[in-house]
Amino acid sequence: MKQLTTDEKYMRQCLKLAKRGLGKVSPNPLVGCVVLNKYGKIVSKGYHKKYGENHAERDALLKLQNNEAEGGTLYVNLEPCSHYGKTPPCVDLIIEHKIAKVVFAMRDVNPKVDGVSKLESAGIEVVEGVLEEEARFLNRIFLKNMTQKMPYVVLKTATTMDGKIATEAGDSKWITSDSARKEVYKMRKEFDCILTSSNTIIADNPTMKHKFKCILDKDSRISPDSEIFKQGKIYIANKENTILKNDKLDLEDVLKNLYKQGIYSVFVECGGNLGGAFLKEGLVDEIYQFIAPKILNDNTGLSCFNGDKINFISDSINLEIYETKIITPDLLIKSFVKRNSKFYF
Ligand code: AOF
Ligand code: ZN
Repeated sequence: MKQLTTDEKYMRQCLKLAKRGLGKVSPNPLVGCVVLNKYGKIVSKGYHKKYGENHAERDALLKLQNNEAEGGTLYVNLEPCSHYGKTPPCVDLIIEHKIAKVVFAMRDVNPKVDGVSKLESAGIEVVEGVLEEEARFLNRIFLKNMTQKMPYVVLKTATTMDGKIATEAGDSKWITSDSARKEVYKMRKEFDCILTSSNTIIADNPTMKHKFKCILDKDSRISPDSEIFKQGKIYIANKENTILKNDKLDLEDVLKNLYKQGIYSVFVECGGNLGGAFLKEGLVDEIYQFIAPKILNDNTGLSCFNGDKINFISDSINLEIYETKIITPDLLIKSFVKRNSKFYF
């Protein structure tokens, strides 16, 4: 394994601290901070704990007495902020504490933020780009939200080894194991919203315990007595509140409407037609595919992605796998959808 430089070692700690905020800081980024005194000893650590509360730098610096960090170095995985939001600018506090050097991983894409010039005009040395790729990966949802004004979309599917999600008659219970399905319950918690179609609601009448659900129901077919209405908030996308495209709900418009309602990440759980449409429209950022060690071996079986006819393999949608995990006996593959090499990290 590659040896980490001293800067990278402390930045790794920042990234680890940042992750403690997972699920609690949205739509803010995940940020961690480590402060060293002028002798190179860690004197404080902090992280952004909750939306609206102290930023990582403030969390760390407020734990310090007098000028404990004077002449020291502050590590943080995001460019320190310079604006008044729900909290005052972190750069002001860094200057007050007479920090000599700030090392950060990535620039803040929030147009209100220009911490670098403020730090430099105060005579503070600034080093940027340490573990930048890891930092951008960690905050990919924030990066997409800020730059595209759209929620980050992850599509989940559970298939046989031949990519089938059900028999022709619709039998799908169960392709993956109990442990894989438990993993899905955990995953859902990481997202602001679960999105599914009215077909799923009509076929399974699921409870879907989640704080926010979006159901695509163009013709308002689902019954108001469905279990889904019994918990959490729901946004029903139908032809009254969503633009139509080729007589179908415009999926991009649905996502934009969700963003306007404060939904920053969406977990799509659906069948092959909707999954195929989301992919074709280029609206999916990641795919989580569970694969069971089973082969249906039936060409009438339903596929996980049912787009239109494609003649050339070179017209495939390309993915980049970034994580694989065996959830015995199944396999989970997490991948990014590559489109025009437009990644957010
Ligand atoms: C930092 N450190 O820990 C975080 C930052 O409304 P506010 O005051 O919380 O500001 C939110 C913005 O501040 C957010 O959009 C992002 O640009 C930055 N978040 N900055 O220096 C932190 N969470
Ligand atoms: Zn800040």
